[in-house]
This record gives sequence, C-alpha cells and structure tokens, in this order.
Amino acid sequence: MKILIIEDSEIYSKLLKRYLEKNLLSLECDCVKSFKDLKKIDLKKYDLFLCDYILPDSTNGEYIEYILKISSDVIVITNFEKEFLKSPYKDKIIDYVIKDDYFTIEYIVKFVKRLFKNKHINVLVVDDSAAMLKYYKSLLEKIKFNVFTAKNGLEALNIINENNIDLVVSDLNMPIMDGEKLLINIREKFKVNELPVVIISSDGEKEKFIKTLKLGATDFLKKPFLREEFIIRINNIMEIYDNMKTIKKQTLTDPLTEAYNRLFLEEKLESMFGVYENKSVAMLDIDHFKKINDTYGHQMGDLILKDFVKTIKNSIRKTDITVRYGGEEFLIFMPNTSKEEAKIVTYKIKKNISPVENISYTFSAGIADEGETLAEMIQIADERLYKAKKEGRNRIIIN
Ligand code: GH3
Ligand code: MG
Ligand code: MG
Repeated sequence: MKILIIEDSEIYSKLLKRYLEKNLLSLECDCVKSFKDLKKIDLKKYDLFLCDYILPDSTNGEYIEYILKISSDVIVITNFEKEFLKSPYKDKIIDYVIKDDYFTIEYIVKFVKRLFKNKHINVLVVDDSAAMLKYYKSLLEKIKFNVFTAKNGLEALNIINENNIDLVVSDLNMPIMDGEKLLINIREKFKVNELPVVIISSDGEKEKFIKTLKLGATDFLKKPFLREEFIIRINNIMEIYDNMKTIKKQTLTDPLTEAYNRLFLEEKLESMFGVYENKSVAMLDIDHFKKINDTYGHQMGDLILKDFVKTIKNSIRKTDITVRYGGEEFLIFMPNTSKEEAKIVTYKIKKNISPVENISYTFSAGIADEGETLAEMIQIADERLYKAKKEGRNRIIIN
C-alpha cells in the first residue's frame, strides 16, 4: 500500500508519515512539498492521497483537481474549513479533516486504518429507491467497503443467506418486506453483536425507528443527513464491531497457538455438546515434550506447539474444534463423527506432522465417543491417552 502526502510543512508531513508507517506496517508513504514537484510524480502508483489544502504554488486547491483527474482517493487536511467547504470538489473526495492539533493525526491514522480494513468488509444496503441505493453504494464504496444492494427485505434476506455480510444498512419503508420485518428476521438468526443493522428513516417516523432500536437495530440515521455523518457513523460502528470481535477472540483463544482455550471449553463447548447426537473427543499430548524444552530451549518448544496446532488444523474439518487443554495437551471436538472416523482423522494428523527445524516430535492420543456429558467424554479420552503413554507413546488408543 502506498500513500502520497502532499504538504508544504516538512515537520507535519514527517510526523504524519511516521505515525502512519508505525501503525500500518505494510504501508509506505512518500511526501511532496509543492504542486511543481507533484507534477513530476506518477500518481497511479498511489492508493491514497493526503492533501494539505493550500500549497505555496496552489492556493486555491488547483492541485487537488489535478489529482482528482487520476484518483478520487483523496483526504484533504486543512486549516481553512470555510474556504474548503465552498470548493466544487468537496463531494468528490473521501473526506476532509480540520488540521488543528495532535488529535488530527490520530484521527487520520485511524481513518486510514479503517479504509484498509473496510476492503474486507461486506455491506448490504437495502432501499426500494434505485436513486438512493446508488447514492448509498457510492458513499460506501468511497470508504472502500464491498457493497451489495437489495430492493426490499426479502431480497436482502436471500443475499444475507448466500453471502458473508458484515453490516446491513436498511431503509424502513419498502414494499414486499419492510425494514422492520427484515430486522426481525435478521435478529432471529444473528444476535446484536453478530450482525450490525443500521436503520435509515425519514423525519416523521420517530416512533417507528425507536421501535426498531428496541427490536435490536444497532443505530439509526435520520434523513436527510450529511455525507460526512453517514461515513463517520458507519465507520464508527464497524470499528466497535471489530474491537468486539478482537476482544472476544482474545478471551477465548490461546495467544501462542491460536487454539481455543479452557474458557472456550467451559463457556461454548459445553453448550454445543448437547446439540450433536454423534460426536467424538480426541485428547492429544506431545511425547517427551519436557525433554524437547530441556534439550533445545523453551523457544523451540513454543515453535513446536505452534506447528502442532497448525498441523492439527490443516488435518481436521472446519467444523472440528481444537482446544489447548494443558501445556502440550490438546483436545479436538469432532461433531457428527464416530470414534472410528475420529481415529482416521487422528492418524492423518500423525502422518502430516513433519520436523520443525530438523527436530522431530510425536504425540499420543486417546479417543472417545462414550459419555453423557462433555466432562465424561473428556475423562474417558484422557484415560485412553494415559494408556497410550504407558504402552510406549506415539500411538492412538480408542478402547
Ligand atoms: P509425556 O510424554 O509423558 O507427555 O512427557 P512430557 O515431557 O511431554 O510431559 P510433562 O507433562 O512431563 O511435561 C510437559 C512440559 O511442557 C513441561 C512444561 O514446561 C512444558 N510446557 C507447558 N507449556 C509450555 C509452553 O507454552 N511452551 C513450552 N515451550 N513448553 C511448555
Ligand atoms: Mg507430553
Ligand atoms: Mg502433558
């Protein structure tokens, strides 16, 4: 990713460059100080332009129009808000920022980060007016979202079923299925913290949109709104959801191996257990791991743990779940899987393990599909693991 900073104050552009590159590791920033220097540069190389409004040789934003001929991925940073707001291309750029203090830089960094994240986010906009749909789509695409559109609630539900939608923005009044019915249908499948829904409503619909908030809408936008308001609100909502996802992931996974942790086992797996009629649990424990640590060092041990989980994940199905049960002991929960099938999967893991930096390792495993509760099934698998260890390690036991 490449950004071009156009700014005549060297201190400011250096500061901005440093903050951006520190916060976005894959990012490279170039800086230019004047319109004259800008003309010597191939603008097509850049994904984003951060533009000071006034340069010594471009006092009326002429150079911004020059950039807009090539790309509209422009953010204007200015001290002259009033002058800028009168400019003809105000609506062509992504956003503008008032340059005042340190926090402006923080805002820019956050905004740029958001733009890069948005590239991987699917937004569905729902409106029966083709013109409005086109307008929302253009705004959302400006801030780099992947945009899906639907003309009514029913069409929206089909799109949600077939695609991985991360955010829904919906009008209230629509034929066939309105925004409220759509929301009710969405909330039957997705909790408030799983799929955000923003409702757009017109002025005289206060009661209606308050109702949608009670039904689980994430936020509402009242028409008419400024494009800045739309952009900021949608970006803020995605930021909150991203943070929530990260926190959720951090509390339920082990940071070293990225397998689920014991908290996940207790909070989620327990309740999933009853859902499946057929299921198996495999307990896997690396053999003589203490010796690996003692011989090659703890860091090497860590690498092997990571490799072990990677190999497990590459060998199992998407629906199977890996939990770090203890130091070098892992549990695999396999829904819709018999003990015999689980044995085949575990052998596949064994086959797929290869040396890490020339250090070979093996594991022992116990498998069970017996037991009324998750705890019982784990205990039976654990007893078989113990048996596998006693019988000489590097083996898989199912009875
Ligand atoms: P066995 O074949 O009977 O399982 O022997 P073992 O040496 O693998 O088992 P033991 O339980 O005696 O030792 C496990 C070792 O795993 C001891 C502990 O220091 C190490 N360990 C636990 N967590 C970590 C970790 O996160 N990183 C590393 N490098 N080592 C760990
Ligand atoms: Mg061990
Ligand atoms: Mg152990």
